[in-house]
Amino acid sequence: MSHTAAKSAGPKIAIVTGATSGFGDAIARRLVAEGWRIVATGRRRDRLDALVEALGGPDVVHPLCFDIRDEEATSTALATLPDAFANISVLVNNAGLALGTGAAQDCDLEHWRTMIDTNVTGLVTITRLLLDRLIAQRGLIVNLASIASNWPYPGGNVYGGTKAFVKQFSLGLRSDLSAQGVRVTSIEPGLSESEFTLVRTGGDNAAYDALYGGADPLQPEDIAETVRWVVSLPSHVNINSVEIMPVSQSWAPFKIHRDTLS
Ligand code: NDP
Ligand code: 8X3
Repeated sequence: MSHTAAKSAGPKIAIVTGATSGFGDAIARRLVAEGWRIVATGRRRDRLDALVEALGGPDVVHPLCFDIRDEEATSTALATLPDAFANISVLVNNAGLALGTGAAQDCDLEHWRTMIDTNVTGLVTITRLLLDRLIAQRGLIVNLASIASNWPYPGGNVYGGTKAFVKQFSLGLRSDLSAQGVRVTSIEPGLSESEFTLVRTGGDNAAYDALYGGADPLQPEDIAETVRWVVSLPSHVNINSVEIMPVSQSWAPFKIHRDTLS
């Protein structure tokens, strides 16, 4: 005898933040291929328009152009959702960035604030604004954390801190929302080839080539496939966290800096 709860049917509607490049773009494409309607967000209007065009038009993809750091803009954008896209059951919190690779003592405070405003404040804001809808749909929240949530590295400082927040927030949400049947997953990718590194380095193509060259890094499609899998599981199954690296990436010994006091 099965104790599995009955499933609800209805249109599959997901919102993917940061759908204008990298993971978000690939996730939107993958979910549309699986029959989802997508609300695609980002600041670059031309890229959102191109995505709508590429994925079958405005009946399939609804673009919302706003800066996720701006609570009013986020709230206003969500309030404009047409009925056909209103019943969101999956939130993919993907928009985010790193700025800089330097040691903390050399970092620009404005870069730190931008990462916190985007990766932490923006993410929790849109999550809170969508929670009632997600609860009504017994939905799923997929948060893009990082291996930087789990492992410190030189130059990771505030970026790693924001991603550790995303992971822990995911687990906390899961605790609060399990009684409502809402699932929450933290996805924690490692080295992945995307514009992320150009954003982080201020457009340094040589740094991009040095980081990814010969490493056979993860591709956005690998993360999209992971999201597809998480989303497709039966509603009684919750994947708490998934850490993913390319085969080429693994761990190194702890470093020991000697003669610290001399
Ligand atoms: P990209 O730079 O390719 O994409 C980032 C996306 O975030 C863009 O669509 C961008 O849209 C959006 N975004 C950034 N800032 C804002 C903002 N203020 N308002 C609205 N949207 C914003 O990076 P990835 O696809 O690689 O990264 C996606 C997520 O995955 C990030 O959270 C990142 O931290 C995480 N991640 C990335 C890894 C990697 O190695 N690439 C590994 C692990 C995690 P727009 O500029 O149009 O606003
Ligand atoms: C991005 C992966 O290793 O550059 O989140 O922090 S890493």
